[in-house]
Amino acid sequence: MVVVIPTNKSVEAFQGLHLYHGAISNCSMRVRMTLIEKGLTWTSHHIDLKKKENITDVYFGINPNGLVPTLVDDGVVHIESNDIIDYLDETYPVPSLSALDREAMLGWLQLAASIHVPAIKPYVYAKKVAVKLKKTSEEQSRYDSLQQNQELKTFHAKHKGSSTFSDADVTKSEEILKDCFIKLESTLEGQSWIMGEQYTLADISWIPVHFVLIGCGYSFDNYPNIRRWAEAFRAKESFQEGILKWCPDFSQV
Ligand SMILES: N[C@@H](CCC(=O)N[C@@H](CS)C(=O)NCC(=O)O)C(=O)O
Repeated sequence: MVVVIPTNKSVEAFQGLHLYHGAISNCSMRVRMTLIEKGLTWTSHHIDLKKKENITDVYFGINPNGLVPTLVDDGVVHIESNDIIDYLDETYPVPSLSALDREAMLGWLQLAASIHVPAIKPYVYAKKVAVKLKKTSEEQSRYDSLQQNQELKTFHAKHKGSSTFSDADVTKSEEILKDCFIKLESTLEGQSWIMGEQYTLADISWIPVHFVLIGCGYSFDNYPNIRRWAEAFRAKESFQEGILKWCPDFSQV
């Protein structure tokens, strides 16, 4: 559980569940899906990443990395999407989205979290969003003054001004993703969902990754089990409402 003491104290007065989230953000998608699966009522605070609504002192005062999503539950601020979905499942346990083998399930959440900056983010930026999220020089200096996280500073420096992601960045991402999808493909052999016959947080963690990568032209042709899994989750209300309602087609982002 990653709890933050906000410098923007206004959120500490919030009652109930409030989610700061982005329509096109895969990390936000998994939290929206979890809230929907659980039938929880939440207040939406949409942050338009294309309009750089995250690059403000108001938002950095809530999430010190300036990232979405941020969940505020009765005034307590939670960041890190994979921790947030686990927190929601533990705090609001019915219906359960947890597998019997909780440790193995959390392993899938940790894997998704661990490849976000090394693989998912560079791939998605290089293939699609870097041009859409280009900062003006005024936005860039605001970002430089607000952002204290060195990993994120280094990442965003790669598409600062006239810089772009290199072929080597994309190749490295593809290598990491390939290892993950080989593992996912073999895990799904002979079973419906990642943890077996029960749909769990492991699926919810990886569905948005699959969705945005497809939208960036990533091919799953060699992964029949993953394609079957994707067909199955498309039928879920949480996919329709948590992903497609906010982002009908990631290739059009
Ligand atoms: N580890 C964080 C990553 C969050 C993240 O990178 N969010 C993206 C959208 S998926 C974002 O806010 N991007 C804006 C930026 O990098 O400035 C989580 O899982 O919540």
